[in-house]
Amino acid sequence: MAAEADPAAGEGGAALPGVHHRGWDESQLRQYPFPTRQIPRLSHADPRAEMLINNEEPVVLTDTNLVYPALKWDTAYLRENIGNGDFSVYISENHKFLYYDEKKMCNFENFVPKSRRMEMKFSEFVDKMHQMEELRGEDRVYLQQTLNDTVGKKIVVDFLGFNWNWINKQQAKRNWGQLTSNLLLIGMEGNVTPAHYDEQQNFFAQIKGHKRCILFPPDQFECLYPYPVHHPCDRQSQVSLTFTYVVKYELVSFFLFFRWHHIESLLSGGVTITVNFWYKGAPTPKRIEYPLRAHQKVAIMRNIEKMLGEALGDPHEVGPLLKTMIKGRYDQDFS
Ligand SMILES: O=C(O)CCC(=O)C(=O)O
Repeated sequence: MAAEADPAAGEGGAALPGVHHRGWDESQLRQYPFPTRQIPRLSHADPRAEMLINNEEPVVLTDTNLVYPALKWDTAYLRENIGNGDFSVYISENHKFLYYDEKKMCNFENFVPKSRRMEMKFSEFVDKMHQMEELRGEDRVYLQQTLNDTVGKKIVVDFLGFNWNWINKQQAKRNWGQLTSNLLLIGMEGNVTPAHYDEQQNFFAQIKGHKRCILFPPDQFECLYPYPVHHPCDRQSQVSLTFTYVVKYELVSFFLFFRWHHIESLLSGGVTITVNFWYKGAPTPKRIEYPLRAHQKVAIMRNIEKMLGEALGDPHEVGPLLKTMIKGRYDQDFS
């Protein structure tokens, strides 16, 4: 079962199927064959929201004002003000944008990425996106660029006006490490980021348009078959799946590190703009509590794969060695 947040539900209220005031309707959702349940949608001041974050459960926060000054952002405003830096733009021949780490491509020489990255100016991106919209073909673009010091003055002012007071308190309360980056994502309607997990905490602020986020808990590792750690698609699921929840304009969603998420910009919903806030997790606690939690076990597995890759000097030997270790030894019930 996947988790979803129903945008039609009010605070703790019941879903109202088919309501339209939410700004989208069911026909804009891709169809998937499995059930989902909704994740809570709460005010940031609601003690239940704090409790969920403390318990490392995802939640949609309705009123943090986290990116309030950015709510006016659209492609025209950004074109005018975002500066002349280079932007990473991914181009895909279908709607899926499966992430790959270019640094790991040397480990798998036959790997052919399903999308390609191009560096371009912001105005070139907007022109390319409009061309693709007009052509109505399968080709799509997705801008994914860390905000940096090349942005223009107005964007700096907007950025400084984010609700740092609230988010810094969140960071301090949970003993998280530093804010590592703010990624700006500008997507075309229908774009899909396939299921993956990240190793950092994430506040995901939706600025324009609607995105549907489908979450799976870290203990679904066995069902989602992530690529090997040394593969360019490390942390991405090899399974093509499908699930649900929708964040809309002005909502901030918190999802935890190691939590599987699949994200799609709604069909026929226009351009989507998101800024996320990635934080390093808290340091390992001095006293470890057992049994370990699912994400801690995933971290252990990752470390073992990394260590074996280094020790063996060849990432392709990791799988065979692990098989030799367990086959006929650990795969039976000795009780
Ligand atoms: O919004 C997207 O398409 C992907 C964003 C994402 O995966 C994240 O913020 O972790």
